[in-house]
Amino acid sequence: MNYDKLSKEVAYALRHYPREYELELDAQGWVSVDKLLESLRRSDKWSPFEIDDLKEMIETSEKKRYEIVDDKIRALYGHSIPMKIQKKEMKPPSTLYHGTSRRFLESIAKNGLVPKTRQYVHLSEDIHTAILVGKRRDADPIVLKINSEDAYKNGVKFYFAHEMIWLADAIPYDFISH
Ligand code: HQG
Repeated sequence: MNYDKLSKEVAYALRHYPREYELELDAQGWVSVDKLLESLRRSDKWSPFEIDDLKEMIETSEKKRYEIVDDKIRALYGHSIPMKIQKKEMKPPSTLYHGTSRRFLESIAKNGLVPKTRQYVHLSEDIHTAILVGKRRDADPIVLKINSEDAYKNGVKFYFAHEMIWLADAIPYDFISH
């Protein structure tokens, strides 16, 4: 099974278009694994398809995008659906990073970092991840350094996605350098 393709399809279902998959996410983004399996199996592409395929997809992925707990699964970040997924608000590490395209810099300097089509701004604990994120859009991306300690002290809210990825509401440019 092609786990990259499966992961993209699961992202559609759990981050962007749950209704197209006849799924309803709860407030933290969880759905029943059985319902997701049932929904994906409706497409010829993904049948036969078992929970072990989902587990294997999660375990072999370079990125920690999903988690399964008991009989439920959720995406840990990346949502774009209108209903805002509730994330755990937490004090962030003192510095975080955001990799992006150089062509966005002017607008970011003017407007700060904003979530765009997603629900939150995405940040990473390490520069390496930020470079990989930025490379999706620019061969020579720029890495912004976020003074999350000061931002947090000044009321910007941060949320935990997993050990390496943090989420935030909009971040004013005052707390950003590069
Ligand atoms: C930019 C993927 C102009 C922002 C990744 C980014 C990540 C602005 C783009 C995760 C701006 C939004 C999220 C402003 C922000 N003016 N541009 N004021 N503020 N931007 O994809 O952070 O593989 O929604 O810099 O690896 O790139 O799918 O966010 O370039 O972890 O699991 O607007 O998604 O993970 O782009 O990526 P995105 P992102 P997966």
